[in-house]
Amino acid sequence: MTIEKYDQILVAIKESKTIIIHRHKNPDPDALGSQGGLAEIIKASFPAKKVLKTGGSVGDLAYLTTMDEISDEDYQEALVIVADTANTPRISDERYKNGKKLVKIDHHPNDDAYGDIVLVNTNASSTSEIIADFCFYNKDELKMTDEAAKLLYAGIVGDTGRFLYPATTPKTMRIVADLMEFSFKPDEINRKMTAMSQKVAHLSGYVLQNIAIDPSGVGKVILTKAIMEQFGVTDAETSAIVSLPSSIEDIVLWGIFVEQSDGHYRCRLRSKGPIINEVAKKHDGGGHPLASGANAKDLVEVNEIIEQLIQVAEQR
Ligand SMILES: [Mn+2]
Repeated sequence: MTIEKYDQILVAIKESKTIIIHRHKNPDPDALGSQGGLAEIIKASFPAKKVLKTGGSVGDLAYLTTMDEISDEDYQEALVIVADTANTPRISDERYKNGKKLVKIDHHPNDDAYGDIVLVNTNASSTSEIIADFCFYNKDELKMTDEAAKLLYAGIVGDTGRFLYPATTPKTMRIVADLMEFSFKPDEINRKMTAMSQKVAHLSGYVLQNIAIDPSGVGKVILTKAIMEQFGVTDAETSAIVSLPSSIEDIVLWGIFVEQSDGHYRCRLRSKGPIINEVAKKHDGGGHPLASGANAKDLVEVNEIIEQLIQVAEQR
């Protein structure tokens, strides 16, 4: 099944002069690693092709990859590949519809099977792992480069929490070993990915000090606009603190609720085992079974989400 898709995608790439690669909004290292890694592989393998990356701001991840300027005309005959994006509203540039053919490559549950070719492997740790596997599988025709290996390594490290999460498989480690044969500095990437600013360090202290833990093991942290202002951090910077509660032994699952400028709360939900994406889906969200995102219009809905998470924790 996956191999068939690999063949179809390689054919689609060979048939196209222009390939435009998209990813999800608010990119993480896997979104940029898979997007940038695939772009590097195609450029190195087929130098005559025009390969472009789109999606707007990369936040503080510009050390990984940056976007290209793309005109509407570029889409006319283009193959569009969307990496690491479960559903169409999250795609980083609306023009993804304007190409000649659309390919989805992802590892999230395939609830929105958009595209002419859909390659979804929920057993993969990350989309970067899928891209690396796709390249190594087609090694006679696709060329891995040092830069691509670095980007894909970063994506895998990001989505596996440095190989701590259960999505890390023996296959993940084999692919990582093959990537590490290329010339880049894994320790440098690891350090950049874990480095935090002083203000985020201080916010981390706040999160650990103020997390409320219910008897069933559900942790709750609310970051209001006032708290964000107090620490001088943006919503994007709060992504660094989402995994912090996992090291607290009594916590089974948790939510970090970040108030947005319009007063709604962006909810980042994580779990050590019980499945939480069904709760996320009920609140304008979705994602992985153990790592989901949602939106709550006010604190009343935040508390509804907490109640539903408590039910999930109690059922286990
Ligand atoms: Mn991912």
